[in-house]
Amino acid sequence: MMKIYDWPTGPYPARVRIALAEKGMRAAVRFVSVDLWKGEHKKPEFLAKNYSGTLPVLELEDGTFIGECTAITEYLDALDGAPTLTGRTAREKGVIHMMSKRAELEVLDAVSVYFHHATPGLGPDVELYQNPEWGFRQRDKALRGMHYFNSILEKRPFIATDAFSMADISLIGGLIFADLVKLPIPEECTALRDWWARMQERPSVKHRVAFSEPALATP
Ligand code: GTS
Repeated sequence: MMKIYDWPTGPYPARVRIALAEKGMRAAVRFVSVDLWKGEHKKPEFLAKNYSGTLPVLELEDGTFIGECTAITEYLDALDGAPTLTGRTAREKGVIHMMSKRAELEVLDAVSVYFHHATPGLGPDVELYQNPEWGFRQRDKALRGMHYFNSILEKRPFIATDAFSMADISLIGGLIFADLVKLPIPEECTALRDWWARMQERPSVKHRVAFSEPALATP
């Protein structure tokens, strides 16, 4: 059975949990918790699995480790020969990858930097270097990113194409993180707020944390 190393409530882990649920594959993996708050992701044992020291990581049955949410999602989406999340045509693949990366750069990663640099983050034992000014700049970048995605959602129902995709999942990760750090979507971003309300009703998003319960994780 494949394993996912993650932290159940983490925004990046959420992306892979959502992808698994959307693909109907959650019973195909076993979740292994790595305690971020204790810094377990920076210990040599975990760094051997993922050089970057971040969650989530997928371990295949042959022992291959795949880090990075985008790479994990692409792997899972290719497994069943029906790539519903990462695009079927060359055009879809290109556009979805671009918009997913943009959701990371402009919102999710920016909120993450804000959390690690301008708030207590994971605490003094884990946050060995903090630069609050950089953190606040990234917070402002995330707010600009929200306005950008609002303008996209004024024109179409989903981030990249007319269908739900990995790009939506990446922005969902960003808004989960924004909720955690109490960075609200600006009032005037009504299209983004409506989309976020719709996304939170998707079962894959709503029940993402419960996936780690053993009863749900085993077939
Ligand atoms: N680019 C990576 C990816 O897409 O997988 C980033 C992963 C990432 O930052 N994961 C967070 C992490 O490990 C997990 S969580 O904060 O969302 O729970 N953070 C810990 C750290 O020390 O950076």
